[in-house]
Amino acid sequence: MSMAQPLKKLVSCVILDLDGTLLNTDGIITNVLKVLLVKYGKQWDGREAQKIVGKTPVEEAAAIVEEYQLPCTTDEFIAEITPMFNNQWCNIKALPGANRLIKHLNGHGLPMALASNSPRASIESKIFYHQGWKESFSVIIGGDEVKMGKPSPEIFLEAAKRLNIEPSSCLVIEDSVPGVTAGKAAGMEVVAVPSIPKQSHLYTSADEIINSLLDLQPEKWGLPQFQDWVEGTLPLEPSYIGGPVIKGFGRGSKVLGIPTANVSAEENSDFLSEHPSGVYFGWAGLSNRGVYKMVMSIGWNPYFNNTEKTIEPWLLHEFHEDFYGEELRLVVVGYIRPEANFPCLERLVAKIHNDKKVAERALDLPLYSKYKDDPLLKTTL
Ligand code: ADP
Ligand code: RBF
Ligand code: MG
Repeated sequence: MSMAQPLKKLVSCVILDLDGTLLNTDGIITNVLKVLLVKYGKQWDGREAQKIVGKTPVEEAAAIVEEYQLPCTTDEFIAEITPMFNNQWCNIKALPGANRLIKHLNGHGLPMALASNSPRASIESKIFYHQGWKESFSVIIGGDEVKMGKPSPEIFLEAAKRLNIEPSSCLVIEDSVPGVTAGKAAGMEVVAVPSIPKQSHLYTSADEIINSLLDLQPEKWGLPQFQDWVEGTLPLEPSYIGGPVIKGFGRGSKVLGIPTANVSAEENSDFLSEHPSGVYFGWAGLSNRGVYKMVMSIGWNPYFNNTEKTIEPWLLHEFHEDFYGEELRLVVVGYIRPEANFPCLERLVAKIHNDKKVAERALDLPLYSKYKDDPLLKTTL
């Protein structure tokens, strides 16, 4: 993290979007829609994701009523779905890096605003469950407090005005295309953190596209640098995952010469939705064989252009056989880098071997080694 970074335009405040940027709202929206669509005899198929990201609630509802040809008006749909959402606010998790970013900027006394297309009351309900968030923002604006929501620049211009800072000195962080459009139209610097994968071509107007908040480098805009990276790794709250090892494509072992054990993406969909694609590391407990250092890829493996997000841990130990069907437990304790597309196999292989080195070294630090004895890694057969 000590490499000199190309400096972008200097800013003096940050304006954040809420849904999809700080909060993992997607899973909740999906679950509520699934339940409601079943009631109408329809099946959720994910096609609305593209259509609703960054819209106002009314636009969102209208898009779904139309897309699924529901026998109700947009207003009736809203009346039905609103209480279902209201019951879910407490279940919305912060996206990885959100708490870290808010604490960091607020700790340095940087003026911050929250500007979301959702109504002010919903914003308040959602952030209520996240300690320290409300107090960190000197300005909070909802979509119902301006004439036009994003992609109109109005909400961001109003935020700048209330912060008493020139629009050109504001950095907007946004996950949606309408949000990025709004930020650029407001004359602001914009970092895009797309919440839908493989869509970076739609974000070309952004000043930078990052994979997740974990990859944000505030120093590029003259803001204080994060100080929490340790020997090329970013410590994370530990998260757990497990299941039997399932047979993969064999590409890793055959093409890369690097075996990766696959666990079911379906059965671990919550874990997958909570982790942006990237390279992580931690400890792996395998049946009653033992606990091993582990470096893992989470994502779409752009080199192979997968259509499904996968979880592929490489156990840093020499095994002389496959262990399909055996129970694998993982604790993920840190992050190394975003997933990348490589121009050739050699570069990909070299990078993965470097990830291994970084993980092996880091896992000896007390900060990470303490998780080795976690009882959750040991399976009782
Ligand atoms: P790919 O490497 O493309 O994922 P497979 O999933 O078919 O290919 O093969 C990987 C298999 O190799 C795992 O399922 C596991 O049983 C075995 N294996 C052997 N050594 C290791 C290791 N060090 N880490 C992970 N899996 C390993
Ligand atoms: N594949 C990619 O296309 N991009 C990556 O950045 C990437 N990083 C990886 C990091 C690690 C630690 C491991 C084990 C694999 C990585 N892969 C990556 C390869 C990918 O996960 C998978 O093994 C192959 O696609 C074979 O199925
Ligand atoms: Mg595999």
